Amino acid sequence: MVTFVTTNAGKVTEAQEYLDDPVEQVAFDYPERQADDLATVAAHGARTAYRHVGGPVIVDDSGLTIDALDGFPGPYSSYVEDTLGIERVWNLVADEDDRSAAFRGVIAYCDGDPFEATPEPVDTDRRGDDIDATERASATTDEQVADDEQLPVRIFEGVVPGTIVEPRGEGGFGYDPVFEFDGQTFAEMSTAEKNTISHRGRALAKFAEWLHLRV
Ligand code: ITT
Repeated sequence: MVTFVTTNAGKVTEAQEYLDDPVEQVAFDYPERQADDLATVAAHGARTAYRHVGGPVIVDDSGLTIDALDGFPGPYSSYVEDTLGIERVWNLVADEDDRSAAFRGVIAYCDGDPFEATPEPVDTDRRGDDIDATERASATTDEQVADDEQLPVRIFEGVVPGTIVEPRGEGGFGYDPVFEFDGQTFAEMSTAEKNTISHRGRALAKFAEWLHLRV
């Protein structure tokens, strides 16, 4: 059983399609700290989600970057989808010669196991960097801060290049109708097709391989 902490049911559908293990959604809206780095956001989210659930969890933090807009909406992808909407994102780039973009995603896993139980955690060097001064000050005890810093997180990243197009297709979620890869938008693909090339599919492949190695 994989517990996926996310408010986004579309992410869960894709993970369930990809993984052999059953995937359970916990729709806990963990606070996302403002940080440019998806891995930092996801690592913090995984630790918070683990504390909420009390067992092994994954979280996923993803973002769309559009080259003509200097990487916008990037960390603001969720806010921009909710406020502007994808049709107006398309309008922003419709007249650009270069409509290239990329979807980046990070899956972060945390199970609270001691460091040794999680081989080669990639964020070892920066463990604790994502706990800012405010949080340190508000933590109840020094032990809790130390404990948070020690919670291992494993990061799996995926990137897919694409092109922003006028919305097409009925499937998927979020920006899928405006994100084209190899002539098809993500919204025109089945979940399985999207998984074979998407940022999430690529991250899930790495996670699945690692999970398999662990059992
Ligand atoms: P959680 O944080 O609760 O997991 P969320 O939808 O807020 O859900 P993100 O912050 O990772 O998730 O997503 C940022 C935005 O990118 C948001 O508007 C998503 O709908 C969109 N998004 C993420 N993955 C996507 C995908 O595979 N296809 C299309 N849009 C996607």
